[in-house]
Amino acid sequence: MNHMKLFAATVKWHGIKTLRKPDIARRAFFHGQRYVSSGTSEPFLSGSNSNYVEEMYYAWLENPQSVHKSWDLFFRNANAGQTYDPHLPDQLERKASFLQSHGLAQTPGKAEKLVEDHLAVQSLIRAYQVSIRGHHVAQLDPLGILDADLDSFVPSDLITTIDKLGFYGLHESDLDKVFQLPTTTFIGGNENSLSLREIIKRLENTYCQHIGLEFMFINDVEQCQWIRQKFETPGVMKFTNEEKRTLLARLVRSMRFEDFLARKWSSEKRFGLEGCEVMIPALKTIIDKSSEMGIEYVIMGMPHRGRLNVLANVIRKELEQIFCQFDPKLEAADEGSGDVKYHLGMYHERINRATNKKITLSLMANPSHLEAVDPVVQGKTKAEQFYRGDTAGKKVMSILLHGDAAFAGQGVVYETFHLSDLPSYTTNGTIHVVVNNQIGFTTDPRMARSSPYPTDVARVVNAPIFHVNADDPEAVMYVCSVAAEWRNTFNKDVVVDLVCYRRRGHNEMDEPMFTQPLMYKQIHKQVPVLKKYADKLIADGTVTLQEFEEEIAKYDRICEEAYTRSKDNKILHIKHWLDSPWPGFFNVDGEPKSMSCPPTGISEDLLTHIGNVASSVPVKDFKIHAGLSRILRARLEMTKNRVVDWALAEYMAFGSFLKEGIHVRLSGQDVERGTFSHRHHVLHDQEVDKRTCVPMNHLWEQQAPYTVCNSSLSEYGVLGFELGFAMASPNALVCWEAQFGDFHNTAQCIIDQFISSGQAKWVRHNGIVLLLPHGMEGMGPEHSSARPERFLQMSNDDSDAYPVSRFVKISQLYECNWIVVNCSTPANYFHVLRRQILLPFRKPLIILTPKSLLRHPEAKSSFDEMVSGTTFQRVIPENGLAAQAPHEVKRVIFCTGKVYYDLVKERKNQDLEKQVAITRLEQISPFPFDLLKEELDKYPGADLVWCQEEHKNSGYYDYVKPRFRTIVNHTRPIWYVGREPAAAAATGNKNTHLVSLRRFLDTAFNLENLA
Ligand SMILES: Cc1ncc(C[n+]2csc(CCOP(=O)(O)OP(=O)(O)O)c2C)c(N)n1
Ligand SMILES: [Mg+2]
Repeated sequence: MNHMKLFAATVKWHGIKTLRKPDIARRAFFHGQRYVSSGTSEPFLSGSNSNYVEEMYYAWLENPQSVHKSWDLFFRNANAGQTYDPHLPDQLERKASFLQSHGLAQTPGKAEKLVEDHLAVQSLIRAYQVSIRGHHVAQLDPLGILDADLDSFVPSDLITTIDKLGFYGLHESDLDKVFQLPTTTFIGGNENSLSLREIIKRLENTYCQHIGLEFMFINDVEQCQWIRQKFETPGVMKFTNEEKRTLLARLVRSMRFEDFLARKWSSEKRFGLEGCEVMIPALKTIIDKSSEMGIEYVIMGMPHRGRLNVLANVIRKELEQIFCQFDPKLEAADEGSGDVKYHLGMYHERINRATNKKITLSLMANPSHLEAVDPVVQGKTKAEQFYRGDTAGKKVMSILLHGDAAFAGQGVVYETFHLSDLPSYTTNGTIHVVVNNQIGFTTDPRMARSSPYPTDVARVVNAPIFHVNADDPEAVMYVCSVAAEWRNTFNKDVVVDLVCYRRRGHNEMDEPMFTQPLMYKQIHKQVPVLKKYADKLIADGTVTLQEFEEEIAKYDRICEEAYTRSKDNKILHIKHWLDSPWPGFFNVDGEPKSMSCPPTGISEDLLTHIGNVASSVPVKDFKIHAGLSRILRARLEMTKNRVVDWALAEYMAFGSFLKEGIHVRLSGQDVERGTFSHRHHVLHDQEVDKRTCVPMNHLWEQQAPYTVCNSSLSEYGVLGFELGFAMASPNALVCWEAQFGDFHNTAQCIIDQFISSGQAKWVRHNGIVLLLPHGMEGMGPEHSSARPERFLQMSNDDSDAYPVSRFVKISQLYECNWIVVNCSTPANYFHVLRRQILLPFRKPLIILTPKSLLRHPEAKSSFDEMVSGTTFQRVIPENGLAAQAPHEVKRVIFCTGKVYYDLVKERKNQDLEKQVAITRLEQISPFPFDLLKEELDKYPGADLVWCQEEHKNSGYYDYVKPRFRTIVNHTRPIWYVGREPAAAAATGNKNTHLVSLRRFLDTAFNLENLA
């Protein structure tokens, strides 16, 4: 009757809970993928069907294949020890003996009951296993006041009281009957059968204590079985004394670190971990276990909470480096504006003490924007795997930490999960750890999410979710170790949900009682996990009180000594907080090795070779579409004629890098073909399904690989991912292309928080290239503008300061936060891509790319503009008639991008080629002051006009205006010609579009009147 107490305890703990669906008629159902008989839920044991079962049983005895495989399995289990063997000479004899042994020979009614009861017990077992079952009643909340799944519902099919046995048609008298266990459970250990009482007890132990498992939605039997085995097998959660002592020591470090900070800097924001101190041993367990299984490099992303503790006790950053950051007088030694201490990253190579193997740990710097770092971590992890040839993720892995509110609320989490199984984006499994303190700032979970758990988002990718009560450190360690094994075995994501509490307010200055009075009353009473665990270990003799106190004293001493040393640090080197060092790229001081950029052209032979491959199908028996044949023929023709269009220029740039061993990666929506069907980097066999060919990978025997990959329909996630990929190495050209430029705004956080300001905050270079199709072509308010004004507004070059350096061309690039270009020729596009890698440092490059110009007959370049010795032109000056007699020029029109072609055409129409010069700005930012000054000086008597096709409050005008003024020292006006200001990026009316174009072209060439 002991077990009855257990039932009672469970009920008491949950309070009296009403069952929502008392459904006696629904006696037993088989839900699930494997054991369905014909439908998903068949009430096959309802009275009238029991004969059917019996009939089936006899049929099975004759021939197991004559019944559904679920029945086959069931009868095999029920008949365990007498498994069907087709080679047995006498089946009838066998049947008879089975019936005899079960006392059924003369009483078929008994057979029915036996089968029913076994089925009932199977259903009962499954009820505990299946999602939305056992974990519902697991005791997950250390505070004991909340339901981790926001629901006080106790599933009616769990045996929380004796009368619930009736749900299965079982009775108290059945408790001591022995039942055959199905192969879908491991609760028996070495035993095949157990009493019903023991079955329920073991299920309770596995599923209803401090661990709540969600995995039955995984549609892979092997994986489900694996999890069941890990958690159901009796005695799995046994730890050696040594392991318990290590765990205690780690908890000491975690807790005392927080205490130390609280003592020394009580009024500073630290975003402490108190209430989830177990996170430190949890991470260490994951890392130890992963290292044991061969992982050499772990890349981590995490929010504010507990970050300093992770740096100190997981990454093992020197404590004085952390402590000195609390000193307000600390001066920054590096360029850039830096960041607060709980955002900085870290990279550390060390020996893992548990395994004695080398391990590299990297914690990525991140902005305050929660979860934004997730895809960045994944991209960096993918890149590290790629460069090591670690295609299966056996050496490099990522760990992502999340807060409960952010994990549920931030869409980028979903976007990141959806990358997890895509061939060009998978990192072969990420371990997610949620610090589920059941609060987000001041908001209760009920107001913060609509799903039962904060982790439900992970279900979309079939990731198992292990909820665990964070006040049970051993349960946490076990779960983490299984999570690491899961990742190593199946190379799929897994989530560990640490259900904990937040001892203080959101930060240490916040008063949580304003908003969560009852919760915090309980929290104030809550005994810290360290004390609870130490008491337990002292009580069972694993450690003595003295040993425990010594451990504390030892760590406190370490902190004190580091604190003393930290006072000597007067200067903060943000460089020491770099998460992704690039060994050998910079000199020892972290400076570029040179301050020059070689010419970006390549040899004619190379151009011809790449052109030829780009026009070919370099594999045999591969049938491409007739339309594509035409495109390839046109490419060949261009190559013969020594010209390139946009697509071919891009091919030339990418191909040239591959020869030099530079990896090129192009990712984004539909990039393989190209949104505008111009690129065709992946050829598809028209006759063999999924057979493809990437000619770019057939350029040379020895070449760097080219990756071109259509991404999921995400911008935030995918751009973050590519940014992370670009972080891993400076020797790769990593490009992300937006479908249309305006879609970049759903990735705004990555652009603002990382790309624009990443170097200033974290002294970290990044050479990512953004390709943003842009142009006002009458396609409506969307699809028209990549919003260049936003990028320009965030450019850090000073509008009022004329740069004076002799090396302005390169120093401007070095000092800027990013480069914004709008190339008007394919050759210049080729050069700017080439320059990106030939520069001795890395800067993000934003390229406004064309749409209609992709096919514009004039938008072609000759090989002459790309051969060795040629280079990127920041400005393309007027070089026609006007340039030959500059003093006669009445007007200089400055412009950028596609409008140039409209202007040239109009000028020709109006026969104004001598009077009007048109100069193109190809690199808009950093602003080519020097070259434009030459142009302005060349035409002293001319009006100066800035012409753009974008509306006045968008485009480039607000950026270029003050800079032009700086060049002329405010002595000459710069006139604006273009569309009126507007709220939408473009009109939805084609006619209005054309009329406004006509209007501004007329104004541009009306030499009489500008005012
Ligand atoms: C994208 C974003 N929105 C809002 C915030 C402001 N903010 C900082 S912490 C926080 C609550 C986070 O709650 P949770 O994810 O549960 O983490 P916890 O602080 O509880 O550890 C909020 C709303 C933010 N940092 N990032
Ligand atoms: Mg929280």
